[in-house]
Amino acid sequence: MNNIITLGQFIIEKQAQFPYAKGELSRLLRDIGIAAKIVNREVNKAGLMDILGSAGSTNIQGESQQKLDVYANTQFISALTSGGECCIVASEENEDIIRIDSAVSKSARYIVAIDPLDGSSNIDVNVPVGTIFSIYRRISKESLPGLPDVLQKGTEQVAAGYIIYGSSTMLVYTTGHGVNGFTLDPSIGEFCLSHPQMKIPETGTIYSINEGNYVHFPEGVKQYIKYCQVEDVKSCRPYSSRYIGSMVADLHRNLIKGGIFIYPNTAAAPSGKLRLVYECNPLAFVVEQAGGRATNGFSRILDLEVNQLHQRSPIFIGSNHMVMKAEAFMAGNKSKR
Ligand code: P6P
Repeated sequence: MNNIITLGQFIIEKQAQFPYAKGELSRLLRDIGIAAKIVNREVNKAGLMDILGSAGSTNIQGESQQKLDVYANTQFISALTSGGECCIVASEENEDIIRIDSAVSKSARYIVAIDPLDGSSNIDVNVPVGTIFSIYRRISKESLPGLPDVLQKGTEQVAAGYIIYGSSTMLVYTTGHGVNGFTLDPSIGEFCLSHPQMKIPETGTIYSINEGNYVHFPEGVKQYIKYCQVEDVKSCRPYSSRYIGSMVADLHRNLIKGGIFIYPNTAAAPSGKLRLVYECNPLAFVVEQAGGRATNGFSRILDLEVNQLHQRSPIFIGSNHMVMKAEAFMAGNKSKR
């Protein structure tokens, strides 16, 4: 067998670098990998099963839940509950946190926040969707675990990552020591290391934003979009506009090719649309670990205070130079938010 390194082997090798590690985080990452393979199986045949279309229910965000949304939520919660390595699961699909009361989990040292199927409105049109996860250490030592364990700043994450169910299925994650990408080989049912030590290009020529909301954007964002569109051979402008409408897919493309993804505040979403706990913090951790930058246009995403479970934030994330350029336009128009 050639030098295939599976996710499980990689996790064990990395764990060996931490002599005091007891393997809980390793097992937690493996639990997530297993659930991802189960969800992938259904995503891949969603067109064939009666699993497409709306489940007839709505989630905490008031968004209609696609059957695959509900299925993915159930699978990840079940894998994390039975794995016994986390005491709380906070799912973007659920209004409240899920405290896992089993004998084993009650004393578990980790918390998992998860967006089980981000971009799910794209399922019926066969556009890539993704799972996003964040892992924190429990801070409630003696007392029962609860909301304070989840409302931690992004800087407190011990691991974060995403699974993209696209032309291939990839799991990309960081534990704070760089970013590694694993591609699912369906013939052996394993995530195999395919993108070691991922680094986002310092700059790029792709900007990703829903320009349909242009009239509602802050002045700084409008000026940055115009900057992207002006001809300037030296700085490879005009840039290309690419917007998939599935954050994991837009972010993954930019991570590999370089680029910027922006979801600013708009009239419909005065605090931005994307969730700080479930989308912004985990993806900001990954992008920073890959050498990129993630802010709300003014402040570092990972430093933002987390006050509510479903708190939203504007996000400017991607290649350093591009995010800093967008921030310069935002700073120059602070009064015209
Ligand atoms: P809009 C999907 O619903 C999502 O949460 C992200 O994955 C995506 O980037 C964004 O919303 C798309 O939002 O308003 O452009 O359709």
